[in-house]
Amino acid sequence: AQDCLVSNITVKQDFDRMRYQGTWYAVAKKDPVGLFLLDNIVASFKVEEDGTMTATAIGRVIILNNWEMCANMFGTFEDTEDPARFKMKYWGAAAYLQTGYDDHWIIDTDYDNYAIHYSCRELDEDGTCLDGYSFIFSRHPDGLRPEDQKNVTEKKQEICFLGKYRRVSHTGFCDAA
Ligand code: AZE
Repeated sequence: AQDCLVSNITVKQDFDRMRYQGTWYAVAKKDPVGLFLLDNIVASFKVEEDGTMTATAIGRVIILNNWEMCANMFGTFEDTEDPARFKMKYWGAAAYLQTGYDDHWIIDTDYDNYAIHYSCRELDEDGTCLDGYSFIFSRHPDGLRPEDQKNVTEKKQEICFLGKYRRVSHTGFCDAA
């Protein structure tokens, strides 16, 4: 959507949650307003016996008075009429972490290498996104394959977040947690 209208953003066709299961490493993210996962972000997706997609995620955060820790997070994905558009309910293992209920869309994935997630939390009155976040995930801890980068850049542009991403470093900070 070159017009940046959230209603014109396209998502992965026929998203297959079974093939999406397993570990994904965040390689880049666009932050929303407020507290967010900082780095060392690893997510693991699963399809439960009743068909519901769920995920766990870990990442470094700084909360309250500059307290640095690894946040253990959980998410459940509510289905909509489009298989790639979910509502994500999420919460932390500890009560002082964040809870939320966000639109959560899978913009694109090849299931084996890369994925692009998008969430618009607040629509502007003109239909563009006023506050949102996005993750670029890779199956590979060391980043995207060179052959996937062009496509990922195109998708960043389509969701109008191009130039707003920061690299997500993996230093091992949350590996023991
Ligand atoms: C996501 C992968 C799927 C599961 C979940 C994810 C998002 C988690 C957050 C967590 C924020 C925590 C904060 C704590 C202080 C999309 C990475 C749950 C947004 C800010």
